[in-house]
Amino acid sequence: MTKILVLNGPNLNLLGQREPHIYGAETLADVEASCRALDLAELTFKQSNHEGQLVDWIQEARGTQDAIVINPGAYSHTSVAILDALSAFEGRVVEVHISNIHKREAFRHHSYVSGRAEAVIAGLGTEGYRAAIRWLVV
Ligand code: DHK
Repeated sequence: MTKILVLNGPNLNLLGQREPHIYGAETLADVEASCRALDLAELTFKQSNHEGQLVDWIQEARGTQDAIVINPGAYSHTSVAILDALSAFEGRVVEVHISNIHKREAFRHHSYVSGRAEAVIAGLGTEGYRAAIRWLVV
């Protein structure tokens, strides 16, 4: 089975409580359960509010994971460190945003991670995570 690390950045631990008109009512645990219910890949789910922790987990994925599905949260728009860590990862990378970042404030329109990702999914809500996993196993 394909090994996929599903990585979530800052404030995504508050999914379901945080700005539900933007991010929806599902919690991160709901998202994880729905991804696992697909039964398509060997999934590891992680979330951190800390940039360095995300970098460490991406480094640990080298040689152990086939792909990373990442929602870097606000670090999408700021983090060269996460981009560099993903560039050092030899597997596939798909970037997910729950909201359509291009329809929002201008500072959200650019993502450093998109320069490394093979695909970018934005605006599908939490379906984006499941779409990324399906894409990675075809
Ligand atoms: C999540 C966040 O936390 C924001 O900082 C991004 C992204 C958008 C999302 O849509 O999932 O700008």
